[in-house]
Amino acid sequence: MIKDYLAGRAYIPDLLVAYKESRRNNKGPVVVLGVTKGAVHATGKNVVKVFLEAHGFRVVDIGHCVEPEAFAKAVKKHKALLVGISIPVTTAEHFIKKTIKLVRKESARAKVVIGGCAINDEWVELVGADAYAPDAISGVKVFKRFSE
Ligand code: B12
Repeated sequence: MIKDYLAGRAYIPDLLVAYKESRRNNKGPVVVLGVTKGAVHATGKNVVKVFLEAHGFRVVDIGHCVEPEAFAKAVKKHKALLVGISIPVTTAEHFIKKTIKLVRKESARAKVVIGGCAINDEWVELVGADAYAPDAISGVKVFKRFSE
């Protein structure tokens, strides 16, 4: 499809349809992905989602400004062992701590990866996550490592 697009034989709507179709066939591990409660910024999360899906992960996108309980509920519903929390604002610290606590209560095996423009790797210890990734590409690497 990309070749057709570059050659002028396909258009952007064709690319979007092909992308939607391709991710339906993903058979990889499930990642529950959302933006922490207290933040509306969704772009970073959306970019991470596209990269994860491009690498075969099945992403359960639970949106932005997500309640801690909703993360845990999604982990239970989808039997997910991977969770991604996007943290664009530092003021959400207490929500993230609560989210991770509830996720661990639901699944002791689940790995929580955090990322976002407002935080750094020191937040792993601060909120009790398993890993931090500064961008979507390194995020994919971390999720792959945890799903081996
Ligand atoms: C766009 C923007 C907004 C938009 C959001 C629109 C939307 N619907 O998304 C609007 C205008 C609404 C907004 C509002 C506010 N914003 Co604002 N916003 C930004 C801005 C300029 C860009 C964010 C963005 O989209 N970046 C592009 C994406 C692609 O990059 P990214 O988010 O960094 O994501 C990448 C990585 O971080 C990582 N990543 C992200 N999430 C995850 C998750 C996982 C699991 C992994 C592995 C990786 C990962 O991968 C992504 C792709 O590589 C940033 C500043 C900046 N330059 O980053 C401020 C910024 C985030 N905003 C900020 C603030 C303070 C606010 C407001 C509180 C302002 C106000 N006083 O009203 C409100 C917050 C409202 C709320 N409760 O959320 C601060 C946060 C500071 C802090 N320390 O908390 C920032 C950092 C600006 C600043 N320097 O002060 N904002």
